[in-house]
Amino acid sequence: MIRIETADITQLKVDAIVNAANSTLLGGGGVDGAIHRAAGPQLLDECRAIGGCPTGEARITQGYHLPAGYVIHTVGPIWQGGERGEAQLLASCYRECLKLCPAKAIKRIAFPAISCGIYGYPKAAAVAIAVATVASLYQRVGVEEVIFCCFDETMADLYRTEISG
Ligand code: AR6
Repeated sequence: MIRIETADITQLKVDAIVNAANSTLLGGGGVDGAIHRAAGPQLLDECRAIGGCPTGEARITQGYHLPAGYVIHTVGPIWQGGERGEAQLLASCYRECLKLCPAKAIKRIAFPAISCGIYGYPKAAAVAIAVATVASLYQRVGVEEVIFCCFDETMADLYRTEISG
């Protein structure tokens, strides 16, 4: 099942939440900052030991003080006009996150709108990629429920339009 929720992703009690990180994995603003604040300093320690993550890939850590058991950190593309492989990289983020799920028996996962904030990806285009990539893969990796977690109703409406259309 795919669901759309308007919520603070740090509050969700799911098996894993996804972090829209940067390639250092050392924290930042937006959802990344919120996740690190809510998880506590042990998250930064584990991220530091990982040593970074290239754009389009994903790394998994524990959730520490979060209600979610795990955090899957992925690095979305910075929008540079659309001809620098941004769409392929964004699809790769969703795929690589889902591919980490079977090893940890993750059945419920929540994604933020990767690259749609500070990284400037056009929102409707990003939502189309998110929905198509997730819908084609999640059941094959044993995931039962995917939540697209939106910070505001405008973003949630984009997902609703994409899924119903
Ligand atoms: N819960 C759910 N969604 C949120 C939350 C939250 N607590 N906070 C923000 N959003 P962004 P990016 C939404 O900028 O574009 C960081 O500095 C937000 O409204 O967090 O991938 C990293 O370290 C937007 O729709 O991520 C990187 O440097 C979406 O989450 C850079 O930002 C993503 O916005 C990554 O930029």
